[in-house]
Amino acid sequence: MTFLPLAPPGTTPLRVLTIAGSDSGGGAGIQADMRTIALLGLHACVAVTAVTVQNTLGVRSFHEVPDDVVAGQIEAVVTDIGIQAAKTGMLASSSIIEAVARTWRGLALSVPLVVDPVCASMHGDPLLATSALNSLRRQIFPLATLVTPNLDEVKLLVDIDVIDTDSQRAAAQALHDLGPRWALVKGGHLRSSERSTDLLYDGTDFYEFDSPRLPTGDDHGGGDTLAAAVAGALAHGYQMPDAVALGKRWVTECLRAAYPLGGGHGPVSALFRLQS
Ligand code: PXL
Repeated sequence: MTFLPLAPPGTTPLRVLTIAGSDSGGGAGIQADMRTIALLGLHACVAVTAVTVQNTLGVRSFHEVPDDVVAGQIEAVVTDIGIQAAKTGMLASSSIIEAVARTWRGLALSVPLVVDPVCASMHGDPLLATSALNSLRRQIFPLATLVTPNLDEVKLLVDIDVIDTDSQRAAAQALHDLGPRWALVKGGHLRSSERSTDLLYDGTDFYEFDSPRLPTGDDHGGGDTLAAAVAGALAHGYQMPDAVALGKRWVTECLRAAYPLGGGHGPVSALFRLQS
């Protein structure tokens, strides 16, 4: 199965920066992002925002990285290594969000930025202070090339219950009004449907991405994996609909390869890539 072109051994691959939290269980967050970016053949750089204490049963607590250290990681990577795309995941707090936005603007970065607006874990444990939702909307969304909320995040961000195609479209429009170039409303959690249909919107046209819903309880890190794969495709210069199609194809394979782990939900797995 082919995904993205690979750099020949010994040559510098394209680079994607992930600005995200650490998952001690290794399923989601920067660990998932790095697996996907690396196994798609790109180099992953990291700005850690928070260290979560978690296993497959839930997030017990998290510790925020100081704002200046988050900003410093981004600056250090961008000014030396150079990046072709970035993605954000768990941003934890208003002050980290503001530091990321300030740094991004200060560096006058013009590479694609994929914003996965992580608000809570799959168990409902909060990963973003509720008071930080406004900062996410006002500071980060206008900088985003793409935002990729799931249906719970749509509800928190634009107060729309997505229950059918019409409300999914309304949500995409409301999200787009917050300033990103593109909005992707993931239908993966829309339990009434047998398919998983994601809806992409650029302010004018809607694009649908459809895949079968795979019956697995082991889908930890699925959102991170999709956003990281889209960022990888954008780093290669793909147009957005093609990048999302690649991301969807990638996460579908990762879902097929998901494995049980611990006593709770196992992770989606990019390791399928090593198996052929
Ligand atoms: O999958 C969302 C997510 C992102 N980042 C971190 C997480 C999670 C979910 O648990 O722990 C660090």
